[in-house]
Amino acid sequence: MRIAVVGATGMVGEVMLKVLAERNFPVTELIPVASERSVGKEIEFKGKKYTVVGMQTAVDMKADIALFSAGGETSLEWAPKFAAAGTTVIDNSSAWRMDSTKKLIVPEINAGELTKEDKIIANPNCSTIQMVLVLAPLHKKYNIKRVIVSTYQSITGTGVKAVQQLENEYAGVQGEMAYKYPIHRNAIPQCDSFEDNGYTKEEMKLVRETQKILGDKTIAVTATAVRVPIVGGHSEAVNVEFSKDFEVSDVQNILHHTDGVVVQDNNDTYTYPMPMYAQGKDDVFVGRIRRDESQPNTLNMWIVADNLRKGAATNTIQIAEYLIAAKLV
Ligand code: A2P
Ligand code: 11C
Repeated sequence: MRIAVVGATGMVGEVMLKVLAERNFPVTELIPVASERSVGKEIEFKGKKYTVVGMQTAVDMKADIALFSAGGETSLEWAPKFAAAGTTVIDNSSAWRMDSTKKLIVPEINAGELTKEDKIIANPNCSTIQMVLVLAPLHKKYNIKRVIVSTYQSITGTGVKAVQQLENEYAGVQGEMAYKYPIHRNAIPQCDSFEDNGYTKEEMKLVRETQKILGDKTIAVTATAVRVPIVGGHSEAVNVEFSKDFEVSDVQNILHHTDGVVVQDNNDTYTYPMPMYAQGKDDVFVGRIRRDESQPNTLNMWIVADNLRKGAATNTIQIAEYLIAAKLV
């Protein structure tokens, strides 16, 4: 496969290159792509050096698959051009996710929806992916009525500038601010910008993307998304109300047998997921699984994943792997 990585110099792009190499993805030619600022720079992939090219050059190279992580604007402008050139685009930005003509895919849940006609495929938001991977098998068995989620999100979700801000704050030096406020010793209850309804875009992604991926608009979701000074991954406190009752041990058992999910849940040994241990892993970790005693048929869980891996690069590459296995490219 001839693979273009669009945004190869960015935070997610770099992880994409790492994950492609680790998974031994069948790359016959790698085309690293970034903005004009980076054209001519060299990046390394599997011990070989590759020169970064610009967008139009990459379109003209007609790769089989382009993995995009270069922001929504870039994607809106360029993904259709790649698609018109015959390249299948898997896009990690928010640009196409809620477009009714585009599929929003978490491979373990709904890759079966994909066909050869899907030339631009959307990768969900990181905080959505880790939550729906856990919710999907529970929805099938118990039918979800409502989800209340509070997130504790890694600064890596904001990109290189945020990591630099935290490092500057640790070192006590002045520098460019990725956030309106200091993030060291802080928790900022705003991820992304605000919508007219008073929620942030990040919060509304959790609502809309969950309904689209699970194919059920009746699932009520409400979210509070918070940025915390953490680098390893996003954590989520998730409260789920089902139509049907459950046994906690059955829930643990179902999740134990769910692809891509690892249960870490033992209070006796202080075993529960934490971003420190999720970092660099491709799985979604779930623990603190317990009944919400305040109302019937309701469960509490704590879900953690590396937002740059399963939340972004790994999920994108798993979609590409599915396309190849199903002979859709
Ligand atoms: P560049 O490094 O040349 O700016 P991050 O999210 O970590 O900031 O990374 C964003 C990625 O998207 C980078 O690889 C960046 O390239 C790329 N990018 C940003 N704007 C454009 C653009 N207009 N065209 C192509 N690539 C872009
Ligand atoms: C964050 N979820 O952690 C964001 C980053 O819609 O793809 C990715 C934004 C997106 O801030």
